[in-house]
Amino acid sequence: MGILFTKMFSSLFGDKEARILVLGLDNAGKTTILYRLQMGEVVSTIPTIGFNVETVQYNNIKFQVWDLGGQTSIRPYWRCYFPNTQAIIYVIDSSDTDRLVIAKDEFHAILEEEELRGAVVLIFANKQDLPGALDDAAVTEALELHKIKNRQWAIFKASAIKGEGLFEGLDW
Ligand SMILES: Nc1nc2c(ncn2[C@@H]2O[C@H](COP(=O)(O)OP(=O)(O)O)[C@@H](O)[C@H]2O)c(=O)[nH]1
Ligand SMILES: [Mg+2]
Repeated sequence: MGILFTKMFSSLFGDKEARILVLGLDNAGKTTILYRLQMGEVVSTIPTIGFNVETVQYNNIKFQVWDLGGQTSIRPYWRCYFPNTQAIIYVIDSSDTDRLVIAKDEFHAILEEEELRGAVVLIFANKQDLPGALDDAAVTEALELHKIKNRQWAIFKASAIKGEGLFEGLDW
């Protein structure tokens, strides 16, 4: 991880407790990214309501990960994790073109959450190493990113497996 990254995050958030949510459909590469960043031990917990949340505490920042899509009954409980969220990292499997529409709908639903209003959004068009993966421009189109209003956002091509593009994105 190194000093640079530490400085980057401490200058961003100061001493305040902060949260970064890493979201996307299952199989997008979220857990892989978390391990790639090597920020510390990934702790997996299943709240009583029954969705799996992975957490890495890095200094004063909590990175928290869960899968979107699927069961609608548990969704209201996601909101427990929304307060103090400074950033959302949205991860896309760029080769999973069949599910891009679902990924888009889930993404825009998350952006509508009141408590996530102030959060900046970083999108990783992940799995660029796979043949047939859509590039960042095509993912931008598919996710209808031009519809985002009043929010800072950026998209980066990435390959979590190869460790490419992740730090460029986080740098932003
Ligand atoms: N080819 C390729 N496979 C990836 C990449 N990132 C993740 N994977 C694989 O995709 C599968 C799902 O990854 P995982 O991190 O568990 O996804 P999650 O459900 O979003 O947490 C695993 O088999 C990973 O090894 C990538 O950039 N390229
Ligand atoms: Mg996972």
